[in-house]
Amino acid sequence: MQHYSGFGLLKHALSYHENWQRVWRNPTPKKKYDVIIVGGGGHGLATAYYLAKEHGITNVAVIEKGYLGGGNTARNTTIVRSNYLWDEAAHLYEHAMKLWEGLSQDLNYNVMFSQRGVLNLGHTLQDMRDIQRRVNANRLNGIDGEVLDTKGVQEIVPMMDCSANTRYPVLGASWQPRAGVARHDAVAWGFARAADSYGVDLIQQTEVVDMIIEDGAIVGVKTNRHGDIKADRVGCVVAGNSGVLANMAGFELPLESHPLQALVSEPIKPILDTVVMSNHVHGYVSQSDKGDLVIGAGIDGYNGYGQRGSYPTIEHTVAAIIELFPIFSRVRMNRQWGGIVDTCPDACPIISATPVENLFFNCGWGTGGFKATPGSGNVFAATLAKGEAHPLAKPFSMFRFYDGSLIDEHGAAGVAH
Ligand code: FAD
Ligand code: PYC
Repeated sequence: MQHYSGFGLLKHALSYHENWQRVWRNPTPKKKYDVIIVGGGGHGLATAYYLAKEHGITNVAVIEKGYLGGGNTARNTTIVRSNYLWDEAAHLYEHAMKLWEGLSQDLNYNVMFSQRGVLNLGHTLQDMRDIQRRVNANRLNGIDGEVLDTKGVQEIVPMMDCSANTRYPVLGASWQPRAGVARHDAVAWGFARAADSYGVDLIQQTEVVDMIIEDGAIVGVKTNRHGDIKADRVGCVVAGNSGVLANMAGFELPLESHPLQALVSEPIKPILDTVVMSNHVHGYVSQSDKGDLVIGAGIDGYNGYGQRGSYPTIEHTVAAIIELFPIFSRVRMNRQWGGIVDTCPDACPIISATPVENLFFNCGWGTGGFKATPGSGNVFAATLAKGEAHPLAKPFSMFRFYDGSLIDEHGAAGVAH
C-alpha cells in the first residue's frame, strides 16, 4: 500500500488520481472457467476468495453487471450479529462471526469491524419471553448473549428514553457484546483485492443475460458484453435479482423482491457507541465513524426492483427513532436510498444445488445478509468446490420448501419482512 504526505495527497487529487495503482486487474474474460460466479457483491466476492484460498480453484470469474459491491453490499446498514434462534441459523451466522473476528488480518485489509454490541429491545412481556428464549438458545450454542432489564439498557445507552411514560416502554433487551458493525465497501474491496491476487478474474459492467444449458446441465452463461463464457460450474449470488436468474435457468425460487430503505443524518459528534434495534416500534440506529446516524426499519410492502422506496416507510422509521431518542428530533436527515432484498418465506437464505446440474444458488438473505458475508462465501465456496452442500449449508437447500423443513427466523431477523 502506498503512503502519501499531505502534499502528495493534494497533488494526486489535482492530477485526477494519475499513477494510482489498480487494486485489482481489469481482465479480458477467458473463453472458459472452472467456476463462474454471477454477482460481484460481498457474497460473490467472498465465494471467489475462499474458492481460491481454501480449495485451490483459481480459474474463476466473477461477472458483475455494475461495479463490484454496488448492490446491497453498498446499500446496507452494516449490522453484524449472530443471535439467531434456531440451531441451523445460529451455527451459520456464528461461523460468519468467527470469520469476521479475523477478517482484517486474513485479507490484510482493514474492514473496520467494530464489536460495539447490539441491543434488540423488548417492549412487551411477550417480547421479553422471546428474548429470554433466544438468549438461552444462543448460549446453548456457545454464542454470547445476555438478557438486560430496563436499567441495564439505560446503563448502556443513557440518552435513550427508557422512562415508563412512553407509548411502548423499554422493558429490556437482548445484548450481544461481540456483535457490531463493519465498513461495507471495505468488505467488498478487501475480498475483491484478495481474490484478484489469487488470479480470479473480476469482470465488471457485464450482465449475465441467459444461461447455456445442455442435457439438463449448465455449461456456461451468455453475457451482454463478452458473448458466451463457458464454465464447469456456475454459482449465482445476485440477491434481489435471483428470481430473474432462476427464470433464465427454467425454475422458480420461493423469493419475493422488495425495496429496503435506509437513511443517514448529517454527521454529529460521537453520541451513540452501540447499535440499537427495536422490533416493536420498529426502527434501528447506529452511528458511523463519520458521525452520521445510520437508520432503517422494515421492507416496503410491495414487490419491486426499484432502489428507492416509498415515503410512508421513511416517515414511520423516523417516528420510531424519535420515540426511542427524542434527543434526535432536531437532527437533519441527509440522504435516503433503497436496495432490492430477496426475501424467503422463512426469513432464511437458500444455499443450494438446483434442478439444473452444476448450477448453484446462494440467495434469499433478504434484509440480513451483510452479517453473513464471510460465512456465506466460505460455505458456498466449499459447496461449489465439492459439488455438494457444506454441512452448515445443508439445512438451507431450496428443496426444504418441498419437504417442509423450514427454519423460521422471522423473530430474530430484526427487520420486518
Ligand atoms: P449484492 O451486494 O446485492 O450483490 C449482488 C450483485 O449481483 C449486485 O452487485 C448486482 O449488480 C449483481 N447482479 C444482479 N444480476 C446480475 C446479472 N444478471 N449479471 C451480473 N450481475 C448481476 N444485512 C445485514 O446483515 N445487516 C444490515 O444492517 C443490513 N442492512 C440492510 C439495509 C438495507 C437498506 C438493505 C438494502 C440491505 C440490508 N442488509 C443488511 C442486507 C444485505 O445488504 C444483503 O443481504 C447483502 O448485502 C447481500 O449481499 P450479496 O453479495 O448477496 O448481494
Ligand atoms: O439483520 O440485523 C439485521 C439488520 C439490521 C438492519 C437490517 N438488517
